[in-house]
Amino acid sequence: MWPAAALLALVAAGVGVTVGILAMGGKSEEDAAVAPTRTARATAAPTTDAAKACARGPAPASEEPTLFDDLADGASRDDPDFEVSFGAEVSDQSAGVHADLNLEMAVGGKNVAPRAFYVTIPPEWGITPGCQIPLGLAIGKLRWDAPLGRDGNPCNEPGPLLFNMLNASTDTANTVEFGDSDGNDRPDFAEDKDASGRADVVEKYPTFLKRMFPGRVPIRRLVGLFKYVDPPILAQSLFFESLSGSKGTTLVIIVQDLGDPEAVRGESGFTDYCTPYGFRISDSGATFEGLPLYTNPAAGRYQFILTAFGERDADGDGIENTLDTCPFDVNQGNPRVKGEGDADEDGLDAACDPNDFEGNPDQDGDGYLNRVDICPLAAGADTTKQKDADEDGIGDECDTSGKGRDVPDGHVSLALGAGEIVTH
Ligand SMILES: [Ca+2]
Ligand SMILES: [Ca+2]
Ligand SMILES: [Ca+2]
Ligand SMILES: [Ca+2]
Repeated sequence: MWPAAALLALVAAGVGVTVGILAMGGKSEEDAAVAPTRTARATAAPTTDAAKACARGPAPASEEPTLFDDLADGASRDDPDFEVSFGAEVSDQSAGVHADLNLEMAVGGKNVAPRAFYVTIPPEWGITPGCQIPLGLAIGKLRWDAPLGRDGNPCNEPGPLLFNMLNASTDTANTVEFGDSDGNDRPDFAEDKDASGRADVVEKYPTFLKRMFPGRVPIRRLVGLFKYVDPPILAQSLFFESLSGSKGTTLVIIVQDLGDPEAVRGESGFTDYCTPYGFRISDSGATFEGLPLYTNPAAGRYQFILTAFGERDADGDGIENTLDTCPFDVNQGNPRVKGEGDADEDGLDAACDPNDFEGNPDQDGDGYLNRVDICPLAAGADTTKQKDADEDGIGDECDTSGKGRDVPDGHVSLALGAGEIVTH
């Protein structure tokens, strides 16, 4: 199941995956070099307000909690089920140059998947605000490696998903919806209503980001669209002034709208993602024309810090709630392996399948396949939306064992990683 509130996860409303994206991943334009090109146009000038904001500098930090604050509350460190690696490097270690920046994080197999993570970039690092960079310019590349599950199948289709990252608007007054608000069967973010040649999500700020990071305005926002599916899959890199009290710039990666407390879930061909899992962020240090994007600080040693939060696992069977179709029963098999502990291969492990020799891909008949259904054995009263009040990945109708529907089941694991860059 896709997590209820994963900053770092996939899928939600309206992502109809109809072709074999995973087999196709790695080919074509998304795989092309992402060095900024002269063909990128900068026609849409920022609005007056945005231009003023850019001249004025970043908005003062809001005190309102973000989802990171909620996750950090009660999270425990050094859990064996959540071990995360992290590294940082630059293309040139000389002080003052505009070097490319590469960041990489990974979580091995046998771990729960990350629910969210962020990277703290040292405050000395020069980061050019997005409003000073031409809109739509390709300035980075993002690679996501994780097995995915589609159409109720096991979580074992390999990635990667490759995103060409474009500079996008940080004007929070000019917004776009993630869902299909105008009822034309196409999510608003993926449309190009002004026929500018760019998806609207590049030129407008998604409203769900305002719910996830209330009161914050990012310094820079990058948008990538994985176009081998229609509608495409959205990935964003956001740079904020010091979220969660960290000393430095906070970099967050968000796929789709996960992390949005109002997201509508379960309408995708994708049903799962899982470990082994990793992200590689490759950002350009300057544009083709020489506009700086990053600036190395003075000679010294600088720590980039990864803070990652794991998915909850209510029954402690090593399978996170978002992947576990039997979240309160220790599974007999591994949902990453076809048919293991699931004789009828309907996605319901034998631990809770009422008839494991009689395949039924939608056991409760509510229209959501077992693996995407956050309550596969109980149809909700409102089948148009799966509700999960405590956002632990277990739907309200079946979140009746354990701590109930208002207190999350399973703890959050916290892992920290550090990567050092030396400049000289
Ligand atoms: Ca289980
Ligand atoms: Ca089964
Ligand atoms: Ca169902
Ligand atoms: Ca729940």
